Amino acid sequence: MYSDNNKPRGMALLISLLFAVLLSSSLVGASTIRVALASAEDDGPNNQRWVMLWAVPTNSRIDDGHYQLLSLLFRLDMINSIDKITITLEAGTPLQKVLEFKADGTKIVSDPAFAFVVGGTTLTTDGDYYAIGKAKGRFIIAIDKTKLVAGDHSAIVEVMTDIGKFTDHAVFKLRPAEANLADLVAKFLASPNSMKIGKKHNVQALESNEGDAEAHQHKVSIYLSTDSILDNTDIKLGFAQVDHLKKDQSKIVPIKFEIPSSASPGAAHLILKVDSDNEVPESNENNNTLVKAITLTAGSNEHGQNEGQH
Ligand SMILES: [Ca+2]
Ligand SMILES: [Ca+2]
Repeated sequence: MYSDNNKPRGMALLISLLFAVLLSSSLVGASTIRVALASAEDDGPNNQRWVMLWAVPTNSRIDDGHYQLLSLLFRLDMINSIDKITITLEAGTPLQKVLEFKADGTKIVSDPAFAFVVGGTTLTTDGDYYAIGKAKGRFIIAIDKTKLVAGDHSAIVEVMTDIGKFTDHAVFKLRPAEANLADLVAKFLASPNSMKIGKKHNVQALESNEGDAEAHQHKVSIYLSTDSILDNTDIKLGFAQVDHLKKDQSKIVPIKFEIPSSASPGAAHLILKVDSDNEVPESNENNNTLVKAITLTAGSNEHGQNEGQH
């Protein structure tokens, strides 16, 4: 599970909670505030009050098929009862959605966006007439993301107790559903099987767009590799710029390059890569290369160097 590192901890959290309690508009009366302050001053290791709400994850795609989860943990010493727990999304806006549940996780009121609640609370008393409970709660709240809109969301939890309410909040972001994407594919590379070192050559690459959207401007590049895997030790021989390629269309792309005089004669590989600078988001980025085995031959030295310079 994730945790939000920005959450205040320990005393800082307690103080922020106290402020939340003090600022809260729905406190039952001034006496409640005094109780909260007094208990804070008396706080020891066995007298703690905190409520924490996390969103898990904090950023996801709205249509990825998973629930948005909220993780709720609280410890509220010196209370007698929990009336209810509410989760409010987009509080105070037209998109507000509310979930109310009991301390045992039973739903009281639920917007359809809240799929389910799991968890519960342990509340113990010391048996005294002035019994003081130690309540520990742990819940997971699942939200159906498809019932929300893409964008930033806020969730507020309020744990309503006999001495007032305790709150925390969490935020999460839902990214829009993926639009249809292009899929550029390296289909064929027309080139001589044997190429002279130090000389210029022309090859023709064939790329197609097998995706569902037009591909905008991108580059088609040719690399020289000693093996059939494209990596950053390979030499980029040349490239061509393609303005656009509509879906279901193919294009022959001529590319000119020179085999560098530093290359060794013998077996080598030309590697064609379409969208070599990854300027086009694609539904499949793993079909963009094509490898062709070639043989490099030594050109006559003087002749080859002259040709390479003109
Ligand atoms: Ca592709
Ligand atoms: Ca790409």
